[in-house]
Amino acid sequence: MDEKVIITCAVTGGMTVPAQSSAIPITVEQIVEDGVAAAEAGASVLHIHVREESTGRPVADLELFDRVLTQLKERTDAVLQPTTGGGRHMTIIERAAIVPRFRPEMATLNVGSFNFGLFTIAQRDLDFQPWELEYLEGTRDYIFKNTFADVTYLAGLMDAAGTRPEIEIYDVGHLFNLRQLVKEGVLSPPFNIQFVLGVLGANMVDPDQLIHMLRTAERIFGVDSFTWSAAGVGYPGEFQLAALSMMLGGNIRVGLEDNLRVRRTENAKSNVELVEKAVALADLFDRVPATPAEARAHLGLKGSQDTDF
Ligand code: KMH
Ligand code: ZN
Repeated sequence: MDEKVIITCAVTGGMTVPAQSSAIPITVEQIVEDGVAAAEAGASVLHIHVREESTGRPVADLELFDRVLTQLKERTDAVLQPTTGGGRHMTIIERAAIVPRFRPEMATLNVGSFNFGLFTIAQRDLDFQPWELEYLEGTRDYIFKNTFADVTYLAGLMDAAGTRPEIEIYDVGHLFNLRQLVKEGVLSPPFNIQFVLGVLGANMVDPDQLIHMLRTAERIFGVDSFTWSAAGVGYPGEFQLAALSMMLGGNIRVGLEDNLRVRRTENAKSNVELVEKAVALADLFDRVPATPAEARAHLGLKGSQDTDF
């Protein structure tokens, strides 16, 4: 798989607010258009959140997910990977509901709890709506809650739905959480791991940190026991981590959920610009974007015919 690279596009986030960039897709139509364009630009996996259309507030609304997933499936063959991480104010029951409802090929599974700190964004001179300031400031006291009980509940739903978890690892300790979940029979290899670096409250975008986490995963589970990808949060972290991941033979995630800039002083106009930059970077490392079929084979997915949307 080394010459191929799976590019995931995280289209819109549960942890960003619209005032940060006018490019952030909010409505169903915007999320679908951006997702289709990102897939055409080279993304073979689309990571999906939804937002309340009138405000842009991150929500776990199944009706919105239904419209987004159904419309995307009609227009692209990319793997559609809804979130179970959601956003602030959502319970684990609300976050998990997409799994039995849509039986997606893949969904995220966050395996550690931490103080997901977005409050520094509130200090920027942006035209925030009142709810956005509350959302960001409130993260000083926001635990992104993924207890062993939560993960066990979600993993059970995913197993029953034939949904492969993409295991989100934000810090090295989360790998030891995963080891415990394996001991308890909650999860079993092979895993699909996404290393997410750059979230305040967890870890930094730092080459040493990614390599340490990768080598720790290899030591605990064995080199052939997982596929992996890396997502750097922020700029230039998104592309620095993408470059490192491509050098190390991994896959990558980019997108407006994680980073808004395409250059140091220039906001991306859409997800396409971020995917195009990732594709250009891949070319420098002699890596070619995987097709959706290649991504499915590599990730061990059941196929889009076996989903409920
Ligand atoms: N926004 C990322 C830092 C999820 O959706 O499950 C976290 C994320 C988790 O993408
Ligand atoms: Zn997400």
